[in-house]
Amino acid sequence: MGMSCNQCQESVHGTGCTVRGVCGKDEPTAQLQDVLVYATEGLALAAEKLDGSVSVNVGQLISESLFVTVTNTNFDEDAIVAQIRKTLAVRDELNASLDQRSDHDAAHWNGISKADFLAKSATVSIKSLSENEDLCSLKSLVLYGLKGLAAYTDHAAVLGYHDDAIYVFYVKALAALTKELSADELTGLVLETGGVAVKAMALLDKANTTTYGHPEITTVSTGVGKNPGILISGHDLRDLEELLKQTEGTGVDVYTHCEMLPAHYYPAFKKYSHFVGNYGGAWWSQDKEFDTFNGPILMTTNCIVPVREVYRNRMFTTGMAGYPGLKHIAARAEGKEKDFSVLVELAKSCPPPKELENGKIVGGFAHNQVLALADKVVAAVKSGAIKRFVVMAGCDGRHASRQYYTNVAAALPEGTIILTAGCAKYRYNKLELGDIGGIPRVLDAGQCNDSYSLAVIALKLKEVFELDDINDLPISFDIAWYEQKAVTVLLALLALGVKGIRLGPTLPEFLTPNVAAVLVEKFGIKPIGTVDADIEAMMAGV
Ligand code: SF4
Ligand code: SF3
Repeated sequence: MGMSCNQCQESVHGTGCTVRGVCGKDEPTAQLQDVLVYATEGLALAAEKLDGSVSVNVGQLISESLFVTVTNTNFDEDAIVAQIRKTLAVRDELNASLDQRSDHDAAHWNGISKADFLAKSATVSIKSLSENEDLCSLKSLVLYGLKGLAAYTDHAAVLGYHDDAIYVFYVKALAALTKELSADELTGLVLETGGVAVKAMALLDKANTTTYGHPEITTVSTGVGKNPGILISGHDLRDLEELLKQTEGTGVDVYTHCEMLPAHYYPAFKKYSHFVGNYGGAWWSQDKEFDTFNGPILMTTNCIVPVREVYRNRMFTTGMAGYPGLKHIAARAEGKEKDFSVLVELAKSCPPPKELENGKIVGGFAHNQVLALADKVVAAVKSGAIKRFVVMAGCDGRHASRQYYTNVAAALPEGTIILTAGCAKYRYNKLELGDIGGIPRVLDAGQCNDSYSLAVIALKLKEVFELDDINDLPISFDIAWYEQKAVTVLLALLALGVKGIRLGPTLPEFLTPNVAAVLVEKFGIKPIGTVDADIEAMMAGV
């Protein structure tokens, strides 16, 4: 049967991962994820027959099921099987209320075993979306965009924020993946996915800033203290909030890892004196950093890398994250917090973290903070002190080719400001790049979840400079991608009319030459080149 996955940047080039994922995903896990996507399409087909509305329950279930299949989120076969069964059950409830049965293949999957699900996977893998490779490529682009969209929407839902229009779009788009559509229809769906992605990111921005306040300029320590600590990684701010409350006064400190770093920028978390700093770098170096951290680690979302024995007993997952053999902190009971006491008790018996570095990172430049500095920024642009903004947001990854981003950041001329969000920043956020009249040359807006901030900043600058077209701003986009949330951000930028984006370190493998050609022709997307040539071109506005 084999596996077939090509959804991330580290996919084995030319074929996708067919034996075992570079991410560590094995064949059965990949197959069950395909089955979960297929079952979710079946749920969408049932929901499509309703009166055009989609309940919050169905919308949230779709968010969760797609989020489970995002790269590096969930490797736990049993958890994926449970999610498939839950999806089939809700689909059946919908079909029962309509008094009709879907003719989707998954209609007959009730009560079947895990082995049977695995057997079904051969007919439902991504390659089965269409026999025509260009149509399959376009459907893949929609599906991967939906996966990232689902992650953002789920984060908003965790804070109580929903948008019916997103849920209605899930149903339309997932149902469309099961149908024969033309290239034009699918291209339209790709663009619509980008438009809905903008909505989802705006919703998440509202959820985060309403709940935790607007991020502010903040200096975060990268050193360690003398207390034992808990390390929290992933992107879920509510998990962090509850962990901070439950560790207060216990003598256990809390540290962020990777994409949780921007949590330090929120006013709501600054009041906790035991929220002491950030430990380590981007997700892919966790197998070393989790070892030296010495204390419990909580993984709230992606990105998990294969877990080493040396820290297996002190690593936990929660939410949509999962890994076989790790303890999973259960979802919130109605009106209650998650219970992190097992981590707190374990931490008390652990030595403090081993120091890896002892510096600082400055961040907190989300849209509200940057707009508060707007006068200063605009004056610097008008005086010529700031010549160009370069958006270098997105993901980091393992490959040595990503050194390109460090080299670009280091070599950009002094009059440039780097706008960033996502874990891509770890390629350059510890470099000493100085400031321009007090404005740091790297402005970190936050997580990949906060990429919306960069769009708000660009749109505000367009308004201030009275331009008709966002592409007339002195901004270049040099984006790094790895997983499907970055696909979603890319589609959102296209929906906002941004042209000429550089994308690297390689273009997505799931784009066929014909589909890539459409993106090049319509939007001027281009692969990264050499550091010097790209900087020269970007400074010339190309
Ligand atoms: Fe390969 Fe990426 Fe799929 Fe993992 S998520 S199996 S690395 S393509
Ligand atoms: Fe990073 Fe996984 Fe994409 Fe959130 S943590 S940006 S890769």
